[in-house]
Amino acid sequence: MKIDNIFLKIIYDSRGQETLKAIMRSGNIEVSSSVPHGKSVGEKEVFVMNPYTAVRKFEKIKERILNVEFADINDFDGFLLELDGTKNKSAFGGNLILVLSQAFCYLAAKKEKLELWQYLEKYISIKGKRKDLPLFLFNLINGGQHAVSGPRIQEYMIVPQIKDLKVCLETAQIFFAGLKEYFKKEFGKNVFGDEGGLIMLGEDYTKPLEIFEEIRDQLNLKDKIRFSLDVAADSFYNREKEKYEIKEDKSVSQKELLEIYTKLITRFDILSIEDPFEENDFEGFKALATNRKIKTIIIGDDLTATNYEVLEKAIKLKAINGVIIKPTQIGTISETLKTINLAIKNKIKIIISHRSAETEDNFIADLAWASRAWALKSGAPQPEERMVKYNRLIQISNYEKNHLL
Ligand code: 2PG
Ligand code: MG
Repeated sequence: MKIDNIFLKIIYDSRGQETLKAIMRSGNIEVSSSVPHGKSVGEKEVFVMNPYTAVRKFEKIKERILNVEFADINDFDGFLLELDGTKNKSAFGGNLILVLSQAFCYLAAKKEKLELWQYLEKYISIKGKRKDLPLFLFNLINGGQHAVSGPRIQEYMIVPQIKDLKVCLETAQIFFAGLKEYFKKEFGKNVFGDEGGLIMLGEDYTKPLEIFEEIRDQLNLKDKIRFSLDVAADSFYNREKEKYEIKEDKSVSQKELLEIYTKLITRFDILSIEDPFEENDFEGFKALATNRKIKTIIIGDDLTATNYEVLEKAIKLKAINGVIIKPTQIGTISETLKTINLAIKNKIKIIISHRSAETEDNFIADLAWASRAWALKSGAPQPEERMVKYNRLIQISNYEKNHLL
């Protein structure tokens, strides 16, 4: 495929920060794509270029891209990676390379008259119909770096266990409505965090789960909703003291933190826990993941950063049984797919994830379907930039159902 033209634009993400949007044309087909931003950014993630600098840099390479015939996404990404020439994509920025990589996939899919997920699926190592629907991980209470107050654990999520994605979404919305009412009574008003979840007062990290339990009981949803956490422990790890500052007045060691998790997991029957330790503590992750008494899925995010080599290391060390996949962490779709295939090969559960500052691009929903992901994580069931991803996945699941019946 030859690309006839590419335009770059600067748009605002959901945190009001500038980000990149690419418009790509080939023949009479035009597509567009944009990229999100993280806040709890791991040190293994690729370099993010200032969007204005990225636009200037792009103008210098644009003509070279337009003169080439690309066989597929691997070919296109390979070309950009060679132009960039650095290990962490610091010459052009992972955000610039990714926005082009995503746009290329949209364009190639349209050219081949395929849905995006059908196009992506060609690069996934398992074939055939998917057996289970993905789960939705709804982040309803925002803490840590995504909130102005509240517990230091970053995300308190509910996970409906219902075999219909539309009903999962509706159930989460009913639950969220109950939670909003509770918060209004308890804290006087509703304040929302970066991912559209509620923000609370006080650093008590157990309280959100107690509230969740209360709402779940009130709504009679005990067997339909489980709870998950994204601790993002790196954000409260003090490297000098080698302690986790889980509360202002509570600094704990890795071992003590492990005990805290064991209690929370048992008391609330936690389904999954993401980034329970700082981003280089493979041993801490392993202690949880290999504990036979714990059935909770231990997920790496900052730990693995969608990086093939790091995921390989985490698998070898038995540090995780689930992995977060965020294209922005690695900067191209072909490398994202390679990491996904490694996870599939090793039976590691895949969680395709948004970032805390999002755009209205819903690429990750198609990626979740194509990769047979265990779950999609896209924040609260309310802000538009989060809803477009949930809605798109519902749409795809309906399409598949209708087509295969
Ligand atoms: C995370 C993400 C998304 P951020 O830690 O999983 O929820 O946050 O995009 O800020 O890194
Ligand atoms: Mg995370």
